Amino acid sequence: MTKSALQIARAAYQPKLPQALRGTVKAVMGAPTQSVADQDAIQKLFPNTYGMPLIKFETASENARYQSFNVGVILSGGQAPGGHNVISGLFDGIKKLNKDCKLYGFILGPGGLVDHNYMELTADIVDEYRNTGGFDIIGSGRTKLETVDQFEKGYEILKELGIKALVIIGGDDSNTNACVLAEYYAAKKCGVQVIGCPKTIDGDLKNEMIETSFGFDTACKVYSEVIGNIQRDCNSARKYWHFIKLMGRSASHIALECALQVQPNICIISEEVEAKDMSLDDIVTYIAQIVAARAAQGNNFGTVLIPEGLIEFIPAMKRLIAELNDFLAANAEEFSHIKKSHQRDYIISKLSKENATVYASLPEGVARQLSLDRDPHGNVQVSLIETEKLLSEMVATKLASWKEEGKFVGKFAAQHHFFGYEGRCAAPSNYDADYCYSLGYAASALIANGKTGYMSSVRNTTAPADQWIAGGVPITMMMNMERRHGEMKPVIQKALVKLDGAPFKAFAAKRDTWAMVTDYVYPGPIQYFGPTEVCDQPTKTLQLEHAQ
Ligand code: FBP
Repeated sequence: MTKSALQIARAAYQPKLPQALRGTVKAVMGAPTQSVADQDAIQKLFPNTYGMPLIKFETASENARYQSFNVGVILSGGQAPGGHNVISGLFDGIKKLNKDCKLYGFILGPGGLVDHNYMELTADIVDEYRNTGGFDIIGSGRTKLETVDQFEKGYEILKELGIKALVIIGGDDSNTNACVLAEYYAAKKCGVQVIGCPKTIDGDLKNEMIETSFGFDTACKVYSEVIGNIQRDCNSARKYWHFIKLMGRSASHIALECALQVQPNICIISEEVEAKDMSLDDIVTYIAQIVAARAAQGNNFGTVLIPEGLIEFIPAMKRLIAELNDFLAANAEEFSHIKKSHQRDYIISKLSKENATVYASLPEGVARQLSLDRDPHGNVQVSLIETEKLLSEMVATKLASWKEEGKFVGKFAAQHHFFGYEGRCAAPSNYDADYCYSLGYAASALIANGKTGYMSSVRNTTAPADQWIAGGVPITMMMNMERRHGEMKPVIQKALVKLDGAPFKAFAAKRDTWAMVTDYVYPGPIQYFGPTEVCDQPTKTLQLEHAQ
C-alpha cells in the first residue's frame, strides 16, 4: 500500500484512553434502566436484555486473569471516520486481557456474518489501519439482520470460529438489530454476547449516556473546511449564491454544526421546519427574502446550507411519504409491474386526496425518487433527492416574479454542491481517533465482564481524555416503538435537533445577523499536529451542549 507523508506520520499517533481503561478494569453496576418510551412493549420483546443496569468502568486494584477467547466485529452502514480505531481499540483491549485472544472481521457488513465471509484481523493488518479513515479494513454493508434464519446462519459461523462475542459498529438501525440479536442469542442460551458501538456521521445516535456518535466530529470539520473555502470564493467574486446540501439522512445536526462553524447567510434546520409547520413555499419565500434584502444592499451573493433530510420534515411531505411507505410496502408486487411512464399516475390514483395533490405538485425527479426502492431499513434514500437544485430553482422563479413587481432589484445566479462522501472517510480528527479507540477498548471490557445487549459508551469528552468516563449502556434503554414498513417495531429513538437545545439557540440568536452582515468564518483543514486549541477542539454542538 503506498502511503502519503501524513499517513506515515499519523500511523504513529497513540490515541488517548480514559484513565479508567488504562490499567486493570472493573465494572461498576448502576441502577436498573427502562426504555425511553413504550416500556411494556419493549420489555415484552426483550425479556432477557431489558432493564439491565448502566455500567461504569473504574480502575481495579487486583489483576484479573482471563482465558483466551475470540471476538467477531462488523462494520455496518455508512462509513464514518474512526471505524478503524474502534477495531484497533478492541484488538488492543482483548489482547491485553489475554494475548491469545483472536479478532475476526466479517466482510462487507452484516452480510458477511450470514454468508460466512470473514478474515482474521492479525496485528500486522490492524497496524496498517490505525488512525486512518474509511472502513476498508473489512468493508461495510447495509444488510439488515432481522430474520431467525440469518441469526442461525450467523450462529453457525460464530460457533465454528469459537467466537464468544460479536461487536456491531453501526448507527441506530444497526444497533437496534444488534439488540435483537443479543436477545435472540440470550434467549437460546447460545453463549454469544453482542455489543454495539455508536457510529454515524449524522450525529443522531446520542442520548443522555451516549454524548455523540463517532465520525460526526471529523465529517463536520471536513464539510466546514470546504464550505469555508466556498465562502471565501463567494466573498471574492461576489456573484453567486451557493446552495450547499449536507448529508444527514434525517436529523440536521451536521448542517447546524457546520453553520455554527462557518456562519453562513442561511441555514435551514429541518426540525424547525416541521415544528413551524412550514410548507415548501414558506422555505422558498424565507430564502428569497434574504436574497432580495442582500441584493438591496448590493450583495448578490451568499451561502445557503440545506440538510439532506429536509424533504421528509416538511409536514405535508412527511404525511405523503408515510402513506407512500405503507402503500409501497403492501403493494410492492403490483407496483413492480406498472410501466415506468405510468407509475406517477398510478400512485396519484391510489393515494388519499390530500397526498395525491401534494405528490402531483412535485417536480418529476423528486416525485420519482419518492417512489423508488427504500433502503433495507425502509427509508427513502434522501441523499438522491437534489433538494439544493429544487430550492434554488424555486427561489429563482419567485425572484423573477418579485422583479416584475419591483420587489427584487438584484441578480441571482446559483451554484450547487452536495457534501457527504467527501467527509465520511476522512482521516479521523484527534477527537474521533481518541474517542473511537476508547469505544473499542470499552467494548473489550464489556466482553470481559460477560455483558450482552450493551452499547459501548464514553462520556465527558469535552474534558481531557484521561477524564473521560467509559462504560456500557443497555441498548433497550434507548428504544421505543415506531412504524416501519407499515408495522410497529422496536427501534432506537433517533436524536433530532432539539429546538430548545443550546446549539440551536446559539444559531437562532445569530442567524439574522449572519443573513445580512457577511461574517463568514474559514475554519481551514483539520490539523493533526500542533497546539491543542487547534487540534483537539470537540464540535461546537458538544461544547454548547456541555456548557448548558
Ligand atoms: P449511517 O447512518 O448508516 O451511518 O449513514 C449515514 C449516511 O452517510 C447518511 O448521511 C446518508 O444519507 C447515507 O449514509 C447515505 O448512504 P449510502 O451512501 O449508502 O446511500
